[in-house]
Amino acid sequence: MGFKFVHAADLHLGSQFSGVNELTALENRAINASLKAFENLVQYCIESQVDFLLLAGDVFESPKPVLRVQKYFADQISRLQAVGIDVFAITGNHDANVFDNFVFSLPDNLYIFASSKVECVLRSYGNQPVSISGISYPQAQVGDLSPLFPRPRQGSYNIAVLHCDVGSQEFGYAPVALADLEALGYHYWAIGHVHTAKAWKTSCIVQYPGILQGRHRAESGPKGFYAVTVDRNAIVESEFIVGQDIIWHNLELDLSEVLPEQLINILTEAKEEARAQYSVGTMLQIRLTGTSECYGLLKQGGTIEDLLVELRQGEAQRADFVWVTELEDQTLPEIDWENIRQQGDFLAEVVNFIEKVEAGVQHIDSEIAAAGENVALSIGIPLDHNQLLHNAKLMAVQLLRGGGQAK
Ligand SMILES: [Mn+2]
Repeated sequence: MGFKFVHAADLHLGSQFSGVNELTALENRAINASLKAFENLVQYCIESQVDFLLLAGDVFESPKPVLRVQKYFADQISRLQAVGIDVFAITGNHDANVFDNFVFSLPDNLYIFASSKVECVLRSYGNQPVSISGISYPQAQVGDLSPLFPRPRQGSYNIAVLHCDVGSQEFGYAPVALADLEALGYHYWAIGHVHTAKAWKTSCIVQYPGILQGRHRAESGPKGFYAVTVDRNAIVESEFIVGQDIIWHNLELDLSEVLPEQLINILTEAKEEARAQYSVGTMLQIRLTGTSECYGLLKQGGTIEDLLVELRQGEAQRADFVWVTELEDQTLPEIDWENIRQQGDFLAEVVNFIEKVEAGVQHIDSEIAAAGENVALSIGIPLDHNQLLHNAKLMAVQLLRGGGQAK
């Protein structure tokens, strides 16, 4: 027989996006993204006929969610109840004691673990005994909670649910050592807190599904949850399922070969590629790089704003919108270095000096490459020193010649 469950964490229901201004008609979509992602998760549970759903803390953004968010949550749990799917939840640092603040009554397929001690619930799924142990946060900051977990139950599949920071030394959000979790003897640690999916598979499975819906550009890429199948021999198959409603996507565009008159087409192509890549809505941040003839145009006041207006045209109304949140200009001007070197003036002297340093650094680089990568970190040479030196040359041109003219 076997059974199947879904493990999600850090839903942060009711959280707002940051770094997106002037959303106009997209506002509703952005405001509701965390809720829609939860709806996607619930829909998956129903369609895949899972036995239960684990929510490993930070289900809510705040311990006092607004009524609309509470109602939404209760309705989704009811949908699961209607098809016989159980839900097991703990609270985390964001939503400690959240259920004490609930105005709506919650369906009884939802089991909320206490914060006073680790509770162990024994159920039967797929004719197999399954023990689920967990503990909620009593307040936002807690120490290591793993020593509170008892020995697992003999003869059942043992799952532990914990909101914790694996490998952290810091007091605060339940720092735990991976080795301590492994030593406890549970089969599966359904953990939450870290917003990037991560899995350790050794004597047991310890995994973070990550946040369900990214909220800003640092939470980019696919976000979702784990669908876990356990067969009667306790063999586990775990699949990462994408669940977000809006994806954050960061793109770097090299404009070295791009002429100013091609700029808008190149940007539009990049936007359409992002749309083809993801069927959901996309928040797209584009960083423009390279030594480019576009440099002067991009530096002109109003260019970036104009490009954004053009790229955002008609997007707000689309279900598969691609909203360009930012055009970050890091292009460099094209400069005739040979001409500068031959002038014989003070600028030529400065440029020659910096190029000598560049040559020296390149020599050190090759020595380091021969000695192994870690040396660069241990002796503290910044990894982007070539970029720094190149910027120093550009700065010299701007300061000594007035403006970094294109050639
Ligand atoms: Mn957390």
